Amino acid sequence: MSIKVIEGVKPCREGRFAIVVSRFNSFISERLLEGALDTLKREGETPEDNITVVWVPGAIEIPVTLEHLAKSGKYDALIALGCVIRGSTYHFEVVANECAKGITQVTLKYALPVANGVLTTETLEQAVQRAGSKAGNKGSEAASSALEMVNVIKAI
Ligand code: INI
Repeated sequence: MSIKVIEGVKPCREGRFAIVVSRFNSFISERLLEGALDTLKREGETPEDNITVVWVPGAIEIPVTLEHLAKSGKYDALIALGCVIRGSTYHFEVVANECAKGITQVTLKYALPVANGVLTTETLEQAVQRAGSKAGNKGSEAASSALEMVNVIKAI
């Protein structure tokens, strides 16, 4: 008797990925995209031809875009990137919550990994820290999770 352990590895040369990235706070989301692309290519050894990038206006538009990409059946994993920074109004809560809820809905509806790299921060400084400085790059982390999940699901 032995335990069967399934654990994803990172190289994913055959994986097909789509990244949805929102333009709102684009100086942050551009850094997240750089991190994600770098990780897919370096850790995943994924060829550029297997990567599609879709730009959308804001985080609210991310879930519907993910839905269409998932429905197309062309991708093994999706990556959502964006940046929601708390302002002085309730709009922040709506955008952040609806985006996160939509991402989870797509992943469960299609049994497809959707990595959530949408920052929700109190301040611009916190966002900068998570987009390639002190607190790493959340776009890179999302891509890393997508790579691993494609391999885990394949192994299952
Ligand atoms: N979109 C974001 O991606 N980040 C934000 O911080 C943000 N705020 O704060 O308003 C934001 N709003 C726009 C929203 O995502 C939609 O694009 C817009 O409401 C049009 O549907």
